[in-house]
Amino acid sequence: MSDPAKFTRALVRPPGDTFAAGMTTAGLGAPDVGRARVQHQAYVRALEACGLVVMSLLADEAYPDSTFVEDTALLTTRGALLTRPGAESRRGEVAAVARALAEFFPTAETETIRAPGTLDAGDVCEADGHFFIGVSERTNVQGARRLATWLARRGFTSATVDIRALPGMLHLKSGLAHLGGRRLLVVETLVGHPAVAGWDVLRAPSGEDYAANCVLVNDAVLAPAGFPKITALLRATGLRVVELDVSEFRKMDGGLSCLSLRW
Ligand code: CIR
Repeated sequence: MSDPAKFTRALVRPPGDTFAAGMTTAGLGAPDVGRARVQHQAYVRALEACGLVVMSLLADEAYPDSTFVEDTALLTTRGALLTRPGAESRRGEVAAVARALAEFFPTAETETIRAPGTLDAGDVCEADGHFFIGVSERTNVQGARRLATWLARRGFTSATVDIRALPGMLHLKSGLAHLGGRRLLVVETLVGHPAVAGWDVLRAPSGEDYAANCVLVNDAVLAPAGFPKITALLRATGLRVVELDVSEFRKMDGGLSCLSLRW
């Protein structure tokens, strides 16, 4: 394990007018783009309140899912890589993110995940130098292996978690979050997984799986509003919880972590 990263910056991209044309399986109806923008602004303010300088790309109407910037890059304290998203419709999102990150990660690699490998960084959860890598509908075995090798070369450890048979999980981080130290928050279906053995595992209370996608930012954990049992559980661990309404992003299968890249 390495020391916990203290984030100083984040990259975001607001939802565009075409946001509702993105991919979704949520079945919660169409998002209200105006409301999504307001929620996104509150998200940015929350990151700033955690001490981060937030850079924002312009919305890109050609890529309805491009507000979910987290999927396009993996940033570590020992280098960065750009991903090759599993959904073809999202591959074009990477270039703008690469340009924005170039100043901060001049050696960021673009060729690490190459065909036939795919990787969405929403499938990657770092826990202080250890990385959980989800194999999902978006991240295939080849992509996960390439990433594990890349991480090992940098002295990081990793474990793979196959979530393809787990209902309701688009990405690994839809159901697994690192809360600092050895503590993880996971959905029930991941509780007994060998990859989390030996970790201090908190189980998301039933009916609140969506809120397992919370995100630790320095001394606070950002959590979706409207999930009181998880909020109480997080507070009971001593964490400062910042609740944010992300209802419109949920309608598009997105959560709090996907809305930013943090470093
Ligand atoms: C997609 O299907 O790709 C987007 N509608 C949602 C992506 C959410 N990203 C994430 O969970 N890391």
